[in-house]
Amino acid sequence: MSARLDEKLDLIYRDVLHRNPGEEEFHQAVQEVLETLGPVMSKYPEFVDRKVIQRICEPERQIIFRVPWQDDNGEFHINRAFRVEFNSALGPYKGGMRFHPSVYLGIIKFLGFEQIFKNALSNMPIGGGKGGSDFDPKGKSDDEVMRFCQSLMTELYRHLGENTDVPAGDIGVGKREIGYLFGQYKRITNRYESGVLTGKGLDWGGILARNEATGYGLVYFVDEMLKAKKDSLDGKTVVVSGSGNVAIYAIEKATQLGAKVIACSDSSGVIVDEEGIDLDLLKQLKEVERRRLSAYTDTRTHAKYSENGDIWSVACDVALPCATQNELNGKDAKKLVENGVVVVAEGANMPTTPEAARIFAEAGIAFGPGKAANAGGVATSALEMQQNASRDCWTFEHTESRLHQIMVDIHKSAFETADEFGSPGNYVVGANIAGFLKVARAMDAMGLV
Ligand code: NDP
Ligand code: 2IT
Repeated sequence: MSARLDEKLDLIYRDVLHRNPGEEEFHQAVQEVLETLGPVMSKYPEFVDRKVIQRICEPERQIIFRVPWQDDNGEFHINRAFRVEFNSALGPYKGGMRFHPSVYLGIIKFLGFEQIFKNALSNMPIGGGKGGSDFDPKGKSDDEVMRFCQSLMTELYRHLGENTDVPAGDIGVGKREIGYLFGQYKRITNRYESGVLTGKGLDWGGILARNEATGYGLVYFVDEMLKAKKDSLDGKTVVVSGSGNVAIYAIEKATQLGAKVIACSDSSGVIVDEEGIDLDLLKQLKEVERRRLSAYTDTRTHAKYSENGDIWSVACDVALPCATQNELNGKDAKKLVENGVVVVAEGANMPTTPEAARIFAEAGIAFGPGKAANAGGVATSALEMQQNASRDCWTFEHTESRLHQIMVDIHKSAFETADEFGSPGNYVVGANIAGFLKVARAMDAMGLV
């Protein structure tokens, strides 16, 4: 039995292990949530009797399919794709698609499970889902990516719909891929159904500020965490891992709020630029040219690039893991604590290992879990669905101010719920319980479904 799970929750967890063999990331995500639900079980025994937790842990539907495609030389390739429609108690399944060679069912299920609670916390009418493929977009031509996306959508379209399931981007899926996916959906269904995908281009139904939303939202959340400590981002030194969509716009907003971001990374190495990361250069390399981060020092010659470098050994006040799951382990956490970190917040989904999260908690470091801190992306996707449904076109300022308020509200909800359930300052407890209660109440109201 896990030391941190009470007896009833431990039985549920064992059942999850038994029913989902080998899906380590999914086990980890479930365990992290169950560890915090003890006080909820005592307060709401009806959720135990009606097996609400067991139902939440079992996806409503899981789709696994073959994606055949041809490369530019005419060679055939076969990938595997997934869409896990996890929970629709609060609205249509909503969550991104990830294209990365590491993708398998366990990763998509952990992401879909997290998404349920994240979407609930966002207070938008969206359920939880996630999808993806083991396709690796790195080194592929635009045409190859297009053929892959078209082939994938040729199967996936039948499971989607603006009131059914609404995918978006995640690792390896951005505006380019969403464009190809939307084009194929429109062609097969003969419907211009804008709300079926989010993260669309601005000329064809996308919303201003979605591209920035996850990174900006993360930094708004961090700002609230610092305010709760009577502190601010002004003058803080920040380290951000990754250099993709979330990382770039976290760097942008942190810089706007007066912080200095001195390091970022990709899967090959780490850049440290003590003068502050040059954002225009980073965007040019990553968003336009799709190059490796090592090229940064060709222009910024004073910056240091280290291949396979250790980003968490760079001393900082605020650490923002924005790359991938389990990228910050116990050793990294110890280093960050030794170096005086005050806030850690997850831009990525589950980037912090359980051991690292424990080290932060024991050291009294404010720790913002992804399902709260990175919810700005999906919340803005829900705003994009609203914009599409009203056939309107909103300004950047309108959407950004809604995003800001949503992040303030998520922070308040996680902070106050942690207090209410006896763990003041513990955002993991607060976010899990606040998200869970919303979904559980809705499921309970709808009967045994
Ligand atoms: P991108 O594909 O834009 O960027 C991913 C970044 O992380 C790249 O710098 C990439 O480096 C690095 N990375 C990815 N996988 C690995 C790995 N296995 N090891 C080391 N580095 C890796 O993705 P996003 O920025 O969209 O996503 C980043 C994280 O944020 C993910 O966890 C995602 O689930 C989460 N997220 C994204 C949201 C969004 O709106 N996009 C919303 C909420 C959360 P390289 O290019 O070398 O692979
Ligand atoms: O993890 C996430 O929240 C996302 N990748 C964004 C999902 C979305 O539907 O915008």
